[in-house]
Amino acid sequence: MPRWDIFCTVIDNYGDIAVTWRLARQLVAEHGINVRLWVDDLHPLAALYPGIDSGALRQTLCGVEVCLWPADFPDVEIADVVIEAFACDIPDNYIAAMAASAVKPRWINLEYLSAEDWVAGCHRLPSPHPRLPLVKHFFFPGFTPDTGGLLREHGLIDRRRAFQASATAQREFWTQLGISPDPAACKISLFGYENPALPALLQAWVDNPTPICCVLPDSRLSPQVSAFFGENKPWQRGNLTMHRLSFLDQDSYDQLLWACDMNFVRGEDSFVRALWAGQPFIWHIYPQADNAHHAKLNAFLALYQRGLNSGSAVQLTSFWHCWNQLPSGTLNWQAWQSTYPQLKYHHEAWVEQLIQQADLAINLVKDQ
Ligand code: TRH
Repeated sequence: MPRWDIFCTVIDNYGDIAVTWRLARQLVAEHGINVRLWVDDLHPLAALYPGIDSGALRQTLCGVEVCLWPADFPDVEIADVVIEAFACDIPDNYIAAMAASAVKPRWINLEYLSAEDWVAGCHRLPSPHPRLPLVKHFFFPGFTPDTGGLLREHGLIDRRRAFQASATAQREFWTQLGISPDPAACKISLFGYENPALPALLQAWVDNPTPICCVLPDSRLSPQVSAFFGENKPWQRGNLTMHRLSFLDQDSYDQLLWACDMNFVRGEDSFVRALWAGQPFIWHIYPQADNAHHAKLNAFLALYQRGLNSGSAVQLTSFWHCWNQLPSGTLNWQAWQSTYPQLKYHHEAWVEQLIQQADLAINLVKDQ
């Protein structure tokens, strides 16, 4: 059985470990690979997957050997394939062992996701080590067949569609969450970073002519929502009912995205899961220095809007820009709502095309 090591450092938030944990599980479950996942901080993983013991040096879960990456890295047997996630700099003694090995492992730098044009040209490029007889290869996730693709487990879309077709499955899910949404309500999940546009959006929901049921798993937005409602409990004002939840495990969060009519997501992994959920969504991109994320946001919008009528595309861009603090945006909730049917139709059709492409795990395995 081939052996792969995946290295991940947690920079902040959940995205880095969310992606590597998802990939590790998929490589084991669908490709029969022996995977060790090295992580320098297990606490975010324990939030995503409560079965994790955040203090354990080694544990095996879902077939993945999860190892705490200590500062003083032990001498271990190197793997056949070595993935450093997001340029995380794997330990020097591990690199030395790779260089000394007669059969060099395939060394991959798994990069962040971007829809920008340059990605396809850089995908799979070699990067020879300056001193050692080793070559690292870039692997870029992406949205087109000339990139590494997106993480998507086998059967995911069928499972999602079956859930959305089953009133019973959805009712059971809401019951598990302790929520009984008004059948007439628009159901929205809300996840993101601090956002100056939030109070105006919440007010628009309060004033909405029909009920809105918003589900808020704990995130950096929670204090802002708290401040909006003040001491009033339950969080209900006008036509808005807000349900605050603790952070869900990753699989339940998927179901939340499937169960809602629209999803506010962020970063990288929840953004991709919102695509697979098949519902219109609003992306809060991870903010970068010098507004480098603006180009990334617009690159995705350009791709995502292909095939969408121009009026809806304008509304989509304007709403997303405002949510991401681009000056060109306006948070016009009524306009967004009126274009919702077009967005919903377009989203499912767009995703249908995307799922014709191979997923990231398959592409990685084929790359060896
Ligand atoms: O946590 P993030 O902001 O991660 C970010 C991005 O990945 C960014 O690219 C990276 O540079 C930065 O981290 C360091 O957002 P992301 O990527 O959406 O990851 C959140 C994960 O949390 C995702 O797997 C969904 C999951 N999640 C749950 O499991 N339960 C929940 O209740 C919620 C709200 C999310």
